Amino acid sequence: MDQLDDILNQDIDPTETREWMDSLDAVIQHDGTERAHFLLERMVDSTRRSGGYLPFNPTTEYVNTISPSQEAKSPGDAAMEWRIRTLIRWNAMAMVVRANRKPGELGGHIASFASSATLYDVGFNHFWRAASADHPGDLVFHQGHSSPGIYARSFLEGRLAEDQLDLFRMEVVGKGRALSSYPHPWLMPDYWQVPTVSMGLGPIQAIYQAQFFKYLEHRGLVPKSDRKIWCFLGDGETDEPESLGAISLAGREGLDNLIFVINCNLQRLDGPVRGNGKIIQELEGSFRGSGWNAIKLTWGSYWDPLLARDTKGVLRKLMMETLDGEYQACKAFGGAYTREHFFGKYPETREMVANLSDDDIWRLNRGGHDPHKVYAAYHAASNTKGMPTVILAKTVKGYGMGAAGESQNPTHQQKKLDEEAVRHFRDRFQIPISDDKLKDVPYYHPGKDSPEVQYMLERRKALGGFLPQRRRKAEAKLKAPELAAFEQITKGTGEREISTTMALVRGINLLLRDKQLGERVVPIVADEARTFGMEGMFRQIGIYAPFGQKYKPQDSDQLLYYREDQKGQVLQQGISEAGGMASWMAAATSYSISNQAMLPFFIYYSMFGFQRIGDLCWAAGDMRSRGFLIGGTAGRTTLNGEGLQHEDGHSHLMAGTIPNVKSYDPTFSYEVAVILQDGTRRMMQEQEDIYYYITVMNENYSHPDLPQGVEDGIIKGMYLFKDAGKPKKGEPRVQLLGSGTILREVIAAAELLEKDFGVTSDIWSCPSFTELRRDGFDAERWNRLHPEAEQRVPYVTSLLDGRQGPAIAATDYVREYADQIRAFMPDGMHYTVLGTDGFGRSDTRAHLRDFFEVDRYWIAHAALAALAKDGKMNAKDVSRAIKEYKLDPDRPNPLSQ
Ligand SMILES: Cc1ncc(C[n+]2csc(CCOP(=O)(O)OP(=O)(O)O)c2C)c(N)n1
Ligand SMILES: [Mg+2]
Repeated sequence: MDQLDDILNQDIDPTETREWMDSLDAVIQHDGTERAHFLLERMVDSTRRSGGYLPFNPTTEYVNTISPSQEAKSPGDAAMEWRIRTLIRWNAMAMVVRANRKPGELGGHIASFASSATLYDVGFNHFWRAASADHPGDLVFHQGHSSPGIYARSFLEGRLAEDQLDLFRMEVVGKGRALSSYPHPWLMPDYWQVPTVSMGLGPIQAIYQAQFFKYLEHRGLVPKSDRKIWCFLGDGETDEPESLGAISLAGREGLDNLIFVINCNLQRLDGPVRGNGKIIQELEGSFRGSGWNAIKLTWGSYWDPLLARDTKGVLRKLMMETLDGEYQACKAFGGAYTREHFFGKYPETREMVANLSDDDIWRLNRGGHDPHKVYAAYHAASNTKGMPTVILAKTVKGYGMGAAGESQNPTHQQKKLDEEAVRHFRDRFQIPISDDKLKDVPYYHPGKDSPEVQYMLERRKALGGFLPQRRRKAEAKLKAPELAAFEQITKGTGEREISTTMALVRGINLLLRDKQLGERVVPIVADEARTFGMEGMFRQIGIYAPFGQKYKPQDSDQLLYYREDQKGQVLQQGISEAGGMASWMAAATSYSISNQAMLPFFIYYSMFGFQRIGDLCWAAGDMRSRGFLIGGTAGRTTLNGEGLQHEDGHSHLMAGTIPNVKSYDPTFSYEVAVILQDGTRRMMQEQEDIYYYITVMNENYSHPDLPQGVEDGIIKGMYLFKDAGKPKKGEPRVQLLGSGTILREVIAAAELLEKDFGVTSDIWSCPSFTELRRDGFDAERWNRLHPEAEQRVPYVTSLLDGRQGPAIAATDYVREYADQIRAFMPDGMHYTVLGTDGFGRSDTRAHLRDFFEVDRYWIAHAALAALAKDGKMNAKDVSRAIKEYKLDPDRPNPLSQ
């Protein structure tokens, strides 16, 4: 900016400048601003071509993008809408204040919704369509902590009762009637559609939802429509990398079904967002630079006459120079202060307001509080073609809270208004509540037949129904293929060696061939399709490209070339796990949001999943997503050469923290098949609100046939892989457990034990220690609560009970993973757990498994040590194992390495 100003200010020939400006004014007068813009672009082009250096300026003046003459006029009844809005404001405030007068520190926010009430109202009254027979419905992402305002509207509409408002944030005692703190589909499954309150997750999700809407249309799964996604976010929220991190995708793909509304109240929680700068200008630059249509909505109508008189541009200059910190102070300190410290800066501007009272100055409103301007901005955004739109609405945080919080730094957390503050609020918004009732801060409902409520209902009827509203299940009944359809992967591979990744990709291909589900499969990658052997899909089902493939791909002469297509089925999201996950969430909630059940598979490096994008995974659970997350190249010692940052030994623990995630670490191809089939059945056919996390590996080995009758055990998390039979008298016996690639080391350890020490082993494959733990704790809990009933036996206990010897488990994950079932060992059965605790590193698999002490030798040694502890063998046997297997007893614990 400074550089540009310098250049612009070096006027060496003012007369010539005047002549040019006069010509330009004439063009604007006669042919309009578009023509003027065209001419200017041509001149800029010409100057650049002649070698001139023109600094790029991504921002425009600090005034409304839409000039008063271009504003679309709202068809609404402005006075009526004002009254409705005041009632909503009041009830939202009352809900929070009442909640905080009860014991229990329930919290809540007043100031944020106070700043955005108008922004929501205009949308609800005029723009947002509910899903109906005539329209698929718009999708609105609300700022999470503005939820009281949304509830207050539903209360007036008669959707929520008064007792429910008093159950705001009391979801335990409120059972199904309570109102959740923030938008949580898990807790209000008929109401909220998208969780947003973890800052940044709303905007990134909105972008990928918008992309997915287009994907569904391009693939012919839904008819084309003018359906929109509206995403509200805070200006402070834009600090989050997720908020702005994917905006270039929306620009690149021309997502004109997407509208961001950024509530620029210039404050976040602690204080100003950009006290020393201007957040609206900064965001305008970022969004315009990313191909968005940026609509600034800075000033309300009261400013129009002043701006019209600003022929010399002094007011505009002042507006541009004034920092956000100063703007905030003006709203906090009032009209007299603003006259002095803002208008007073230049004689011209001081003069401009000489005839205005301090109250008039105070009333000069910001754009986001002017329903006429908001309507015009929304109208323009809705009609924008070929690009997404961001509306940068300037507002006042704590609007209407007066001395209790308006524009004040601590206002975000103000939730306990005293009687004086409540009175002020009532007076400012003319709420018909008498003085004697004020102390209770009662809710106010004007009655079902009141003009206000009738008006609201009529508006919603015209727009297809109430919002927010969530669909629990897709209408279409789908059927999952039987396990027989997966025969290709339930059968053993004989001599041929494959990885579980290959088995899984085959499984996806089998699903792709299913008549009903095939078109619903959505493979999603974050630039790693080749890593997982999925490049065959490029040619076969194509990569989604909204504008098709406009170039001849380098490998076009090859069978499996890089084929991009408008109807492509694979979503290639580039190197963005957050993007891949948000894209997966869009597909995984399509059953609800678009009434189109889809079956997404997002395949990524397991290390870059729950660890890197865990908060999205959590939100996906809240949102009742259905689909498969596939952690590829998993296992700390299985992905061997990549080293510390790639080798995952803990994603299963993180997956296990999400209540509705089923996670599995399969070893054999048939295990993959069983999990895949059952998951597809539960999610697509039964429409259960669960999602799956499956780790797959890149180690090749041969796979046996599906043994008889193990399907149920695979799903429950454990089955007997090899039964050593009844032990002969005196024969030492152990129970060996394992999962993933390390189960194969377990199997090899059993051979060593038998050959070298005469110890026999029952071998258990445990595809999910997490499912086992859940089952065990559930049984324990039930038993405690039903002390006199027949006691339930945890599944693990039921399998191991009566088996002999100690149990030893080994996996490619940290010890905590297999340790989850310790509590359910039968009485007297000791349990030893081996795992890959510590930082990974690059080396061969054999070296790594030795280093982490999870290979066959270490497993055999652990088994012997356990037998010795049980008195079934003696210490000398353990020493012999250490010696023969060349285990270094004095080396440090890998955890500390
Ligand atoms: C990831 C994350 N970090 C922190 C918070 C806590 N938090 C809630 S609201 C808020 C301030 C929001 O400011 P802004 O985005 O400007 O919204 P406003 O309330 O001003 O409209 C913060 C820090 C959160 N919800 N999510
Ligand atoms: Mg803010």
